[in-house]
Amino acid sequence: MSALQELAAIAVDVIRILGLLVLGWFRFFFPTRKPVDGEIALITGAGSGLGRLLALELAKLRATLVLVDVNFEAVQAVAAEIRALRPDDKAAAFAYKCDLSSRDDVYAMAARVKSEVGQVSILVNNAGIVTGRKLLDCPDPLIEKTFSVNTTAHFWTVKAFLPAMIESNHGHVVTIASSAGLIGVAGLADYCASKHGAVGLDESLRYEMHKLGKTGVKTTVVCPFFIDTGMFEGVTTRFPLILPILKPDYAVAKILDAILTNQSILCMPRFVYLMPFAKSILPTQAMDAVVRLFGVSNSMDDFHGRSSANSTTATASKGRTDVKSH
Ligand SMILES: *[C@@H]1O[C@H](CO)[C@@H](O)[C@H](O)[C@H]1NC(C)=O
Ligand SMILES: *[C@@H]1O[C@H](CO)[C@@H](O)[C@H](O)[C@H]1NC(C)=O
Ligand SMILES: *[C@H]1O[C@H](CO)[C@@H](O)[C@H](O)[C@H]1NC(C)=O
Repeated sequence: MSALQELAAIAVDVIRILGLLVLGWFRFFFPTRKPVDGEIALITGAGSGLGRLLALELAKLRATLVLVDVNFEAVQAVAAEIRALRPDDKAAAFAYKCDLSSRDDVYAMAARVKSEVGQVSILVNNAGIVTGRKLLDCPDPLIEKTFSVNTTAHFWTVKAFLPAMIESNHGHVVTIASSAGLIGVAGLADYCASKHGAVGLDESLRYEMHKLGKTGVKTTVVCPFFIDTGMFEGVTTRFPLILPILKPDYAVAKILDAILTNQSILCMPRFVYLMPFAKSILPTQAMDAVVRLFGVSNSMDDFHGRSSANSTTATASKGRTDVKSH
């Protein structure tokens, strides 16, 4: 390629970037929402918290729900709630028990879903667990569990359901990560590392879909600050006005909207969008001082998670105790 052709190619790319910039802003101010009726939406950790709320919202929009959780009674109850919402539709919701920390379990569940329900077109990787212990206090098996539920499980579900989405050039992979996927937090090393992994997976997946030309396969990564679902019972925030503990209903409404508008990245509250920017532009000591000012490093000091009596029932997916994503 001659230097002139190279220059022309670069100019075309730059013009495309400017065009997409304008288009992106236009869509930001005038969003349109896609219909999801008839889509098959699979949600991991759907038995409680955010997963359950999101399932109910998607059900109201007449998507078919596949509810997955290690706690089978919990997803059965959510499926019953959905059938009550849509009494005319017997195939509105399906419940599956699955230990997301087990790869075999995930693939077995995926095979059953494909034959019993159909091809999943909206995959919401939501399950997660939290230990809330300092790096050196965290037992090895718990660290492995964190990664297997919070990060590697996303690979198994994506590998199971993405091929059909690619084939039809239609689908959506939603990753419920965390603001802890963008910035480290004292006392949350395992959690932060696993969420950074989930964020990296989402971003790479998005670029892969672009490269394959599969623009119909959308990705959304959700990075919330703490959500008041019980998983992080006891956490505190110093400036509740700009960095509030989010209400689950609010968080779910935002997540639903992000899915329906094909939004790639959702941070909430909005302040979280500034974190990666601040981190890359501020000198490290200044950034450390900002983190201290916002009390992020102390936010886990009073963490006690969900009341521990329930913790035996749900160690592998988002469940009822200290086991859940936000
Ligand atoms: C979102 O993406 C889907 C393809 O998956 C497309 O059909 C739809 O028009 C898009 N909607 C918006 C609002 O961008
Ligand atoms: C377990 O959780 C459920 C609701 O999630 C609650 O009603 C129940 O009281 C809890 N059990 C214990 C022993 O804490
Ligand atoms: C992953 O699981 C671990 C379990 O210890 C938990 O601490 C962490 O919060 C989870 N992360 C995500 C992404 O849910």
